[in-house]
Amino acid sequence: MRVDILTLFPGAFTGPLDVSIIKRAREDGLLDLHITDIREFATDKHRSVDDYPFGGGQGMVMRVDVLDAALQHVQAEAPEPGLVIYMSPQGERLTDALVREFAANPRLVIVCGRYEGVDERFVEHCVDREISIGDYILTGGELPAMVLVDAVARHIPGALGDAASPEEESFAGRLLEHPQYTRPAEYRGWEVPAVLLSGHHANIEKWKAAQRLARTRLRRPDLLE
Ligand code: 4GX
Repeated sequence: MRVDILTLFPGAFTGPLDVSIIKRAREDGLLDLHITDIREFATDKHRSVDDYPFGGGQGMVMRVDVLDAALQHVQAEAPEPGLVIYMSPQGERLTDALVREFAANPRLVIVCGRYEGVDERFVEHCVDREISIGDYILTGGELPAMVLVDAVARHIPGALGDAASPEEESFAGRLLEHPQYTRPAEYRGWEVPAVLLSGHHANIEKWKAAQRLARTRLRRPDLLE
């Protein structure tokens, strides 16, 4: 899967996507990530990417011409155009179902806005999906884009290695997970639930299922609807 990111801060993407599972997926050629600096597509002598909003108001708005030039450039870099996603608090809320839908795409282009957002004509004419990672305001779309890439990359076949499958985890089965423990069996008097040490597999599975249900009822009753 190819993922293009359009951003004014390409440096933000070194770090989180260079470790662990995402690092290995990139090394294995499962995730082909391309970061593009939007400012390279500015045309005036000051290389400006934003301007004052028509009709007044606070802050600056990213220019439609610069964004469109950057988008057209990256779309032409691969045989098929990618699905264009704009990260924004105005968007549809990101869910497990949406992550799986995006993961089924051969190519994504994620646009990161800064300032007060982008000229609405860019959203209207160039963006396929406007997506929010939650009801809070960040300083830019870079962290949301990384959240989306991380969540999507887990669903690329082979990305989690042979053993693990994203199908088995929370939200796919629509229940929260049971608590987990490892050695030592006792630490500062804090004990592991005895059933897990019993070796009685049927009882252990029954306990895990009961924990999943009780936890979901208590913490996320909305998931049981
Ligand atoms: N989930 N941000 C977008 C710029 C902006 C401002 C106003 C449109 C309108 C966010 C989120 C998020 C910060 C990304 C503001 N765009 N993105 N940016 N929550 O907070 O996705």
